[in-house]
Amino acid sequence: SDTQALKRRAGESAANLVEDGMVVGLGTGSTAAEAIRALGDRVDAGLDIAGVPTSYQSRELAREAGVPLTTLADVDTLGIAIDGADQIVGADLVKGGGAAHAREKYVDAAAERFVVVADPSKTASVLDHPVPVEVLPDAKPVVADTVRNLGAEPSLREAERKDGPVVTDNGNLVLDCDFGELPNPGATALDLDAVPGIVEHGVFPSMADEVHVGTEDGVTVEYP
Ligand code: DER
Repeated sequence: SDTQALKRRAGESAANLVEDGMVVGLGTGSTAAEAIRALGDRVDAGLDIAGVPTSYQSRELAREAGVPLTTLADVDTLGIAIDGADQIVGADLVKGGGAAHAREKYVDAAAERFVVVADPSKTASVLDHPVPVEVLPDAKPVVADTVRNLGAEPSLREAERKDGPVVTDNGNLVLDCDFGELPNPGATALDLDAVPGIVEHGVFPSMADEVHVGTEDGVTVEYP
């Protein structure tokens, strides 16, 4: 079956973990979208939940799916966050393919249980996906230099249906930073956290509590 069917299996599996009365972090991307749609179906069947979106996209998808929305200012705890990833090794993730990782990271981290949903193409034995880095626009040149000194090759993410670079929901730019392999994601995350001008980066070290991968035969919980 096609990859979207596998994403749907993962999304539905994670959506089934959500309990009545929960506040749910709603991730961004095509796999998290399947979880949002599945939650919409469960809301139609009577599930009482509220979602905290992580991007314009996930907010609009939740509205279309009929998932009630709330904000971090209006809730005490997030029982669960469901989100996709670009690459997964155990609990370590690279995220940011959708340039939503700044908001995703603080929502995913705030949840009591962060569940990643993916198709099999996302799992790997070592992280080596370029790391999306959200930067304040004027800081781009100095951040690029610092990232090069950290051993990565930065490239400005150009938009496809807009002239010029991708601009995030927060009004910033994205540098995709190719470090090659990331043998120690935690160390790389700390290096990037320390760079002035970086708003957020896509290394999510040891952040996943659970990873649901949709496969031909169903869903495997790849982690824990
Ligand atoms: O931007 C993100 O972090 C998304 O979750 C992305 O990494 C995964 O998107 P996909 O589910 O469409 O592959």
